[in-house]
Amino acid sequence: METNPHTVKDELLKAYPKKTARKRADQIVVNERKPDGTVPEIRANVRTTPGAITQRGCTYAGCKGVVIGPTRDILSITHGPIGCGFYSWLTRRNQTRPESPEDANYITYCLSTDMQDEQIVFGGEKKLRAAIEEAYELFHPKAIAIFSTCPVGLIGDDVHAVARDMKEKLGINIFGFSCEGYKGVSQSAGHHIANNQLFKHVVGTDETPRTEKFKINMLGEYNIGGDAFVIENLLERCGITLISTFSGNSTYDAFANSHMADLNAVMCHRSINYVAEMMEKKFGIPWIKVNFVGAEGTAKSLRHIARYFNDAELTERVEGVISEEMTEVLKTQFDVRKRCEGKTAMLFVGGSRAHHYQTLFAEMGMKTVAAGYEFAHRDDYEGRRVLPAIKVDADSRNIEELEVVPDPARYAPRKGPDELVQLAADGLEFNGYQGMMPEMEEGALVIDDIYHFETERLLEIYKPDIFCAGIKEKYAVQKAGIPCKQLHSYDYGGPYAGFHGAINFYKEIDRMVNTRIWAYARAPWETGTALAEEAIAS
Ligand code: CFM
Repeated sequence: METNPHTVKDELLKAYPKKTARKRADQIVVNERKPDGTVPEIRANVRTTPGAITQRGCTYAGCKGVVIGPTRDILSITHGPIGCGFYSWLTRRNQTRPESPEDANYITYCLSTDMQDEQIVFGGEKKLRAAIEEAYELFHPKAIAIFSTCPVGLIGDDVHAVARDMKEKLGINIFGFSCEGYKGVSQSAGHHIANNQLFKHVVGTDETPRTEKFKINMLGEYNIGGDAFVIENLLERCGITLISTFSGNSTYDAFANSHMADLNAVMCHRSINYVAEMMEKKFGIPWIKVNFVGAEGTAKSLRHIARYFNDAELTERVEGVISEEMTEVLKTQFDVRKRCEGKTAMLFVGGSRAHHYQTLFAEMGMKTVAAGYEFAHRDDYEGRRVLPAIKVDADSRNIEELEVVPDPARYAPRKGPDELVQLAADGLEFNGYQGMMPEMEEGALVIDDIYHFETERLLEIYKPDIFCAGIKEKYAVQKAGIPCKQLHSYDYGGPYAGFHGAINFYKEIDRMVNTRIWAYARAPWETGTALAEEAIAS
């Protein structure tokens, strides 16, 4: 079948009932620039049509699993039936590295209040209190976080009141999250809820002054497969101090002291832009979007950080690190291009990687023919310029928007207005993100919250050389004879961030798209063998 994106779009839509087709038509977009150069509008962050198989997760997953989960010394308690806790236990490959054997690391634990009928009927606050007390006795943590699952909201347990009481009683920081799974249309709502509570209860609670010269926070880097370790190493070699990472390889104390940084570098815009914005408003710390996925993006991000601090010695060090790393990167790129040039990729994942990983494929000479996010918003597709135009619907109104004002004592703009103008002229965009679509090719397909039916049709129509998604899609894709790279967990691979990670990725994808094994993936009924006849007959 031809791959004219408009024909493909019609093909996908024609399977749906009228109303669904109309809605999906705004979520499946051909990336054709308008005369003024802007990308077309896409519908995003809306409910999945009931009955469709989505890739999405729930609000609890976004809060507990994504944003807070990677912090090793905040003890997480899931308030709810055991399944929510058990199935969110160690399912994301966020790694952590305690500084000593005595250092707290609760990531391997799974704590739940194990709600039963009795709590659903008579309330679960008593059991939650007991669980907090028991957890405290066992671990003596610095902080405890309580995560609400769906029934908590339905029966009206007040986790915040319990947190307040227990905080007073035990003398450690305890805070709750109203992150019931149903709170939003996807895990994205959970990110926002997590950001709010971290900001309210943790950020800025440790006033220890920092004397280092170049202090930053890395926001939205979760250390999947060791990515954050690579970035930490790069920054250290450049002489840049990383106060905290939200939240890969992170600690409670680092969050508490993070307002001492002079710049926030935002990796995953979707999951953490709220913290970046709030820190700007309250403390005067500007943020820039960075991307440590892809060698080019890594080099550019390091240069932007150096430019921000405007220090000759730092710039020299950064350039030194970049050139040291680039030799091997370019050598590997040259090698893999011989076999990968012109091959095609599709990426349907999350809220930022479907964008970032396109750059790695481009560095290998590969073309992204279709991509989309699971749960991102219009700004992640079209850029933050569309923010004022985004209509707030009932689902987003559900999530608290914190009122943040400059801190009377601690607000300190890090750069003067003239400096900001000069930095902008040098290519630094403050508090901005251009989104995925402006960087995608003309005519590429962009699909929001792809439905599984559409995934299977795309595979049949385009037969891409590689499809990137997650574990739920992986085996369906492979059964279609197409390799699937998991971009959530990286399968068993990684790290893929930074220069070192780029090399890993090039080699891995080269292996995947050039192996001949996929041509042999045929179902028995397709092979015309005796086994196939037997299968059809039975
Ligand atoms: Fe950000 Fe993430 Fe992502 Fe995300 Fe995620 Fe993830 Fe992801 Mo899976 S925070 S939006 S909610 S980069 S867990 S580390 S891989 S969907 S693209």
